[in-house]
Amino acid sequence: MFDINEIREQFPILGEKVYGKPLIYFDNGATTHRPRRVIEKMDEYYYKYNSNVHRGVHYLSNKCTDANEEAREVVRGFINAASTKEIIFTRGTTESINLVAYTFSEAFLHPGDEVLVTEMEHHANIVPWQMACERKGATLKVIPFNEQGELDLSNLDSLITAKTKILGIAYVSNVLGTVNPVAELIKKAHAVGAKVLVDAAQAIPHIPVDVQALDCDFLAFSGHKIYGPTGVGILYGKESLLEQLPPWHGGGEMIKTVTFAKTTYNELPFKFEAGTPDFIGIIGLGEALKFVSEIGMSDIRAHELALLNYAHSELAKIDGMRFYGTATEKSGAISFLVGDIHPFDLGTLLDHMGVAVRTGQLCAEPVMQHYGINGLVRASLGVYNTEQEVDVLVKSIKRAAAMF
Ligand code: C6P
Repeated sequence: MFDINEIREQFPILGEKVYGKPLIYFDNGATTHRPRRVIEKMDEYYYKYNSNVHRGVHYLSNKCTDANEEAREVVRGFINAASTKEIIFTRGTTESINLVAYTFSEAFLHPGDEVLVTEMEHHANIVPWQMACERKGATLKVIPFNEQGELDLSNLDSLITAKTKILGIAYVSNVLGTVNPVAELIKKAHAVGAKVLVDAAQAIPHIPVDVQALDCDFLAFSGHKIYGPTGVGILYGKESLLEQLPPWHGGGEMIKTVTFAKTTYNELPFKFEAGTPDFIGIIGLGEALKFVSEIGMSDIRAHELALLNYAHSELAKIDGMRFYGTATEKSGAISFLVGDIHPFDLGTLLDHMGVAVRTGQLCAEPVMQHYGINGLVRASLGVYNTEQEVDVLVKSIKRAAAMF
């Protein structure tokens, strides 16, 4: 049973006050909060077991190594990967995408080839590809979106061609909240021999993700957006493909043998995990995924979808409200402007009323350019948000608008 009060009780920060007002947190797209059990799990490892992983023969090191590898198995199960060899620990979505953009382009990108992204990507899924294209003499192509914030697939056959080597696509847009038809696009890409990287940063906390059902080649997400710690993220990659990529960072753990004449590399997934990982963070991420799994991702999706619809209908009653992103399939985020109020001013006033939202370009400048605006206000939902909090958001926006 989805019990919102019980869920909220697990997040100590939700009991905090800002400016003397109860905290209402609608900035989950930027980062979520951590439940007590994640914080306690990490504390437990710092207090009782802390020791470097994969390196020691002693009790503490073995304890941390086992927990690190147990977390890898939890991640594997959570996204239904075929093997833990396909689960690489990184610092976050950004690092995961950079890893693929660099190594994939080294192995497979040549002058004249094309890399395809969408117009609604976060900078993290644009810039690494631009850098790769510049290095390799390839061209970056873009799938546009329409006024509702849905991908315009009418010219897809001219965009996904034999020249396309890889498509990088957000499962869910961090600005528009659009849930993209990634399974369909993966089929299209595979039909021309292209690979697909799914940026699941904004999907993973909200909707069940199954990498085998999607048949994606790579998938990236961050721990801190799914109630886990900062500094740890995941790169999923199909084993056969990861085997074909060169290593990225060099150092300890990613090697098999080193001589000054030649180094041979470790097997997957360690080939891509140079240096000491954030193993306490990894253990915390495992605990966060257990937390959401015990609630159930389908129940989380249902709760958040009901809340999203409620928020849309209540916010729509505000004079001068303009939504950016009204796709049929949405999740997580509602971005808007009210009248001619600058988003920064609105965000600052809301903050003083205890309501945390994000404002600005949201690391997606091409989306702002599409609409000819210089910023937005975004309310992004989490598992602990309620209708009462949406009511406060609406009331606070009305109060703020009345001041202008
Ligand atoms: N978006 C937001 O407020 P990192 O920073 O590596 O954990 O995640 C980067 C990233 C990549 N892709 C998408 C779709 C994202 O939304 C983000 C992070 C935050 O929207 C911070 S800009």
